[in-house]
Amino acid sequence: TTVIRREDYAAPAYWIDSVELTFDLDPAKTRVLNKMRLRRNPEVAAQALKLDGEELNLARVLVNGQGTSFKTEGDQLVLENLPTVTDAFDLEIFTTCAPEKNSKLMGLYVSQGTFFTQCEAEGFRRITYFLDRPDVMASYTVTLRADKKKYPVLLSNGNLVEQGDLDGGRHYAKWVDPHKKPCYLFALVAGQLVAREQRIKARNGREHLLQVYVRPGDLDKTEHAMNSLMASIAWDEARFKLPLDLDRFMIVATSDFNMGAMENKGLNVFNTKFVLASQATATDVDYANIESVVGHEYFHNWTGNRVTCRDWFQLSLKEGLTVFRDQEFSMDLAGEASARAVKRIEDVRVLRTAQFPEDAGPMAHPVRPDSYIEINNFYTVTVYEKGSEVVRMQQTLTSREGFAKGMALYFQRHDGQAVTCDDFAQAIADANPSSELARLLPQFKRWYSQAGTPQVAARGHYDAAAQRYTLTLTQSCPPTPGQAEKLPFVIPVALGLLYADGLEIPGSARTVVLSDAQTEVVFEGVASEPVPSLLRGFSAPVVLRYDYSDAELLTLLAHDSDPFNRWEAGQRLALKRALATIASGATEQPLDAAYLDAMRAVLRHPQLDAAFKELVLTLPSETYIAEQLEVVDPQRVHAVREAMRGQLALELREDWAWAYEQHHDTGAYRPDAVSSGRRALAGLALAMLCLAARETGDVVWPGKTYQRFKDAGNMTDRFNALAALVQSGHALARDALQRFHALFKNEALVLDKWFALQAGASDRGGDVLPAVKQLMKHPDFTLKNPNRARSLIFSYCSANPGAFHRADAAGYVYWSERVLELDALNPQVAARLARALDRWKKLAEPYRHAAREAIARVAAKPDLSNDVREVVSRALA
Ligand code: BAL
Ligand code: ZN
Repeated sequence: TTVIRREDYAAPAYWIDSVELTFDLDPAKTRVLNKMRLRRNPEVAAQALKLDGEELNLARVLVNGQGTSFKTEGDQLVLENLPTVTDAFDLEIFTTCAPEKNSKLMGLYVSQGTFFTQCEAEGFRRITYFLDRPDVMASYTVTLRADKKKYPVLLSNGNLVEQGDLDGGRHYAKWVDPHKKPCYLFALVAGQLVAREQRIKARNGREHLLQVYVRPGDLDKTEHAMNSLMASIAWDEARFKLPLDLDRFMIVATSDFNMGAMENKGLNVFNTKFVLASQATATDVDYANIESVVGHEYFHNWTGNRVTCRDWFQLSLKEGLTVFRDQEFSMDLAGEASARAVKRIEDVRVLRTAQFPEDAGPMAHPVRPDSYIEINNFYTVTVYEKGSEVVRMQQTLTSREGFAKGMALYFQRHDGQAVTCDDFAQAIADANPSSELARLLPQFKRWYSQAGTPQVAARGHYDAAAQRYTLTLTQSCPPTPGQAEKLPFVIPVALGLLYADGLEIPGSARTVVLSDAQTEVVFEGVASEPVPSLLRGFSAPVVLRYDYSDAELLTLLAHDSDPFNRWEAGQRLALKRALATIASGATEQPLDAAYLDAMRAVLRHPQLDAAFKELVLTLPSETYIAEQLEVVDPQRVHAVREAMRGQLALELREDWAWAYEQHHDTGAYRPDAVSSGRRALAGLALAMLCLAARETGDVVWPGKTYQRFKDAGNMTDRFNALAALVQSGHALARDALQRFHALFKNEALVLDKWFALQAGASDRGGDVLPAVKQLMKHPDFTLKNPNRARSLIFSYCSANPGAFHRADAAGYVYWSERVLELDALNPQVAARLARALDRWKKLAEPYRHAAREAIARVAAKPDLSNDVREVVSRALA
């Protein structure tokens, strides 16, 4: 195994100016003719040309039309006797590959009889020999030839310039991409597909054809994706003045896909999960995800495609920035401040439950990593979500308008180039010379180079005589693998002060930029001891420590003008109780009257939005609670959280009934923020009422829930009712699950939900693992489809800690078997599953020992992929 290091970056010895690819598509043996025009890079010493290739059969190599000597070194094709002058030369390479045997879903593969490609990060080398690196940008002309009946639709990047029939029932299509691009943005699709089409006219008058391609039969599920695409185009023009630069923009859906979607130039390939939606089959969460992923891939057209990454260490240059852009897009579409806050809370919840653990575990890496073995392992929540927070802080430190100016300068400087994270931050700073970002830029960039989640400890001191309040902020950052010591970060801390009665102290709101290890903020004219509202809107990706009393938290929950911190106060109240109960060794009655009354007040509040209430009334997850502990007994965490849920259900049951009655009718289905918020709260209410019924023996609410399940007019309500029955372990769940399967047996994405719900069910006496094992034998289960594997196996191993961490270690044994099984098929997916035990060192015995053994068993397998080997060896290090 080779470690790739950022410091070893060297410019390529050759440039590839243009590529002409001709494909004769055949599932068993596809022929690829690759004609390139190359020239030596005059800035680099003359050397051999080394082209990347993987699992290719090489048939012919010609230089300027002549046969030439070549050799192979590992996976590389090496050409030594090339023209020494720097004039351009032609290189022609003919290879074949076997798409139907490609279970890795990288390169060219077949899904349900249709050809697809996935090239990011290093899949193009599985299609032809090439300089498979993002800083080599070429012009592409692509000719596809295939059987016309089986593959009537032939797509590639750019514009269709020619098409026609060939002998033997075959046909062809020729595509020319007007933009230069790195090979990771190449794509082709060939198969039986139909498209929803839309013609639009941009602000500048340019006309564009938008297409969403799906399998025949799915066309009625493409309206939301098309609407999301049009909204994305309009948003990028309005917010960043970035227009669509193509005549034709295509999205194609496939059910076999490793990732969520891929931003290939002009030809986005999507996981069906992020395209297909109808009210009968998709939930509100699905609708919101489609909007954000369609936006994300579209926004890549500028941030990623027009300006791309110099090398893969710079991945966050495009991913962190594009996540930031899709988050802003969803927030702007959500509308009002309260709906924006709901989106912000959801994003922060993801960051804290997934990225913070990553940053504290064996795979911790900076937003711009320094080394990797397998780049696929670095498409992480750190590069994406923390990367987005790093961009967000740059906006905070320059203002919204200042940041937009910075973006404009970034494109002015770097359009058409492959650049670095440094180039990005420099452009934002240079466009805002008097900003805090410009003043502190070198230090700010530690966010790119230092891993780990910084901690900010706050202490307040009130001097009643002087009417002065002094807030002391101290930062530190724990060590991470390879980085024992950390230097101070630049941390924008948005804050304000409230009086105990909830009134905000006029003039107290500000953003303090913490750049030293410690800083003091002094507030004068403070009439009585204030309550600090700190890190408003989650202004930096840090852990904020402040020893809040219950009274202070109750003030913030009831009165803070910052909705994020209102929610956060509720989470802190719940967390305090969870941690105290876990520490006490007891399980009964973790919640007291003060907490329950506060939650009742939120639930019954006349002004708060339903979506916000649902977030406040949802307890911190088991994963988030576990992260607060030095040593984790997952069964205790599970038992205490379940006890809290049970108590919240029982003690507020009349309020839940009221909430359900008030919110369950949302009229004709629309996936907007207001009605989806109402459905979410009604769904939580049903879940709580079914849970309470376990204790009281009530049969009315489970009955109503079952009825709701049967009558629901949309998937959100139907699924919430089903989940309420399953999660409460009610006897009606069995029948409901059967009916659900019968209703949706032909809807793959709905079956994924059906598997995931059962694998994620609340564990009662170890009953989930046997159910999961049984479901592996279900005729609808297959390990080969990543969505299905994720729905069953990941839902159990990665998202259901109370069921996965078993004292008998059976969960870990199951995990190790699945990692090995998946690794033989699809290493990228296997390596994701391997991450389920990242945090094993935090576990209490007997879990810790058993987890280590399971990881060691995986590591002992001799022919592991680089993907899985990197994950398990880091876990054991
Ligand atoms: N570039 C990989 C998929 C995505 O982040 O859009
Ligand atoms: Zn992306």
